[in-house]
Amino acid sequence: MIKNDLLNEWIQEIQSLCNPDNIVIWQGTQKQYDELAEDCVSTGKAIRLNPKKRPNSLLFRSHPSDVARVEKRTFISTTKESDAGPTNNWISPSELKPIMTELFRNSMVGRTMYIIPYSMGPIGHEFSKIGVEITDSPYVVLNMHIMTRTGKLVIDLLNKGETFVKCLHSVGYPLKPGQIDPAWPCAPMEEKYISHFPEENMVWSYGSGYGGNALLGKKCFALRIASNQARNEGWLAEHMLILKLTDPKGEINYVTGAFPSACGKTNLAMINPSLEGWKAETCGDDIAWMRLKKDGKLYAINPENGFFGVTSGTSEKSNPVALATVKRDTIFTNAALTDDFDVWWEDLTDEVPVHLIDWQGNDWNKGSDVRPDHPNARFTAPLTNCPILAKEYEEAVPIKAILFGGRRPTTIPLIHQSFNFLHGIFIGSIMGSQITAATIDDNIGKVRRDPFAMLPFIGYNIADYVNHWVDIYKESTDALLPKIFFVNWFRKDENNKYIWPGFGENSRILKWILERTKDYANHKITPIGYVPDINRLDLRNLNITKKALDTLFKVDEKTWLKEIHSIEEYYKMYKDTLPDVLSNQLKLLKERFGF
Ligand code: OXD
Ligand code: MN
Repeated sequence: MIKNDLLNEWIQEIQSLCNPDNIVIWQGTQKQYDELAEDCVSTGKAIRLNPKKRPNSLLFRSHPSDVARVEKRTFISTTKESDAGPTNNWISPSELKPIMTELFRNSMVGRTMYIIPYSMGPIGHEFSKIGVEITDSPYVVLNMHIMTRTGKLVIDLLNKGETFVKCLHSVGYPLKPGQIDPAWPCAPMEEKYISHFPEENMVWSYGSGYGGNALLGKKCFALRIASNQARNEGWLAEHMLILKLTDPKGEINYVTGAFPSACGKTNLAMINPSLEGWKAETCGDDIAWMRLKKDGKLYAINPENGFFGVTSGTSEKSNPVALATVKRDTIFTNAALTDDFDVWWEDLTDEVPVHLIDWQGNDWNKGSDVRPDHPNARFTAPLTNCPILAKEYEEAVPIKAILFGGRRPTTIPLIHQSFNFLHGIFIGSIMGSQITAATIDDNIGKVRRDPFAMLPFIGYNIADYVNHWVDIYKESTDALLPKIFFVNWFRKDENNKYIWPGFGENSRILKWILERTKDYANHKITPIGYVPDINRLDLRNLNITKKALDTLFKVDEKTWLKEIHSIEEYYKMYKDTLPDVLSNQLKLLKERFGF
């Protein structure tokens, strides 16, 4: 039993509400993990992969309706609607709680209720925070075991009275006596609720068993609730990778990068630099918690303990490190199954297998016009499996540069640097990207604005969020803060082909970025910021034409006039709360163009 009164009262409350058959406290041991994994296999919830090919690994197949985060069913529940702001779905706690309480009532009948105490961030680290997830999903337990730090040391902290974020989750599928449990129980879409109560540091998630909706330490706590905590406590919880770079002279620098979901964040976090003598190591691929220290510099730590990555497009060419990371101890969700009990997904191999079992459990033959894996199929693997994990992954590291990015086929150059931190905040606020399969959305392919890559994750009013970045700025100075850049690996030519080769070649851009952090004169000034002087970019051994480079770095007035109109349209969502920093920076941008 855990000796924390608050926690025990909460467990009792949830037990009498949800009425589970059993309760298990997660101790975080390998034995407990192995037993639960075996239980999932023997009850048909999971398939054990071929131990010779992929030791200690499982494949789960979700219900076809439960394959991604559901933003339409994600809510920020604050007393005042204005505290949720224009980018969030809002329902007041007084309306939402009774609805959800009725859904949770008896929702765990026939099931086991697991209590998972966990730490986001290394246990006991000054940046870390504790959460407790109560769930009736063994899939969630196994994933949380990989994605967070669980176990005795966390329980010890709770026993000492440490506060925690309350995360309640149910798949919303109680079992009648004798009723057969489906492999992936979940509730219909209109009953799904992924709800956040930031005023109480609490998450209630009902009806979905899928990743970001159900592994509550990740998006719900480490971004939506943590962004609120960060605002109140003066730090930043961001949707960012953390990358360690060592140059040929041995100098070490760290950068973070914010990219919308499924835009190659994991690939960049695991980059294999093509530039000779450069080394890249991973600290994190999805979330960074950042604080200013007394020296005025911004430090970042990865609060997670694993990777929850998109399999699609992960190949020897795009990300050999990720392939090595998922070689064992990995949970796959919605990948295809090969005849020898291994997993397969689109782009994994050039040669497509002749026969597979698709992600819904049906036979699939080469040449079929449906794909065998789901586009948002995922792997869950421990950080420590990553062959290039930086030894500092459990430390807060000083950040030299922040990269914002997105998929923009036109308009935005391959790289540009903001003139200063406040201009960088503006660049973050106008980020946009083509919609991908990471969320259920009918508009795949269209550009949507995704400020700071945080659109679905800012747990409060976006105007307050932008102003909070300004507050961080005011605590330090441009000289000490990270320099802010925008990268766009996805610019296309007139034939709709990507111009930049990407992947390991992106190290050339990282080199330019680090030079800029030292104020090297390797740039040209444009109205939107600094772009590389092409003669100072390290393009050795790269086969790229002058014409292609000109297109990559082009800042075209006509296109930017359109972009500025689109920004003005987009800023209308702020109504009368548009932060001064954004109106000032937009005005300056127009002046620089002479518009
Ligand atoms: C993720 C996402 O799963 O951003 O990381 O959707
Ligand atoms: Mn993400």
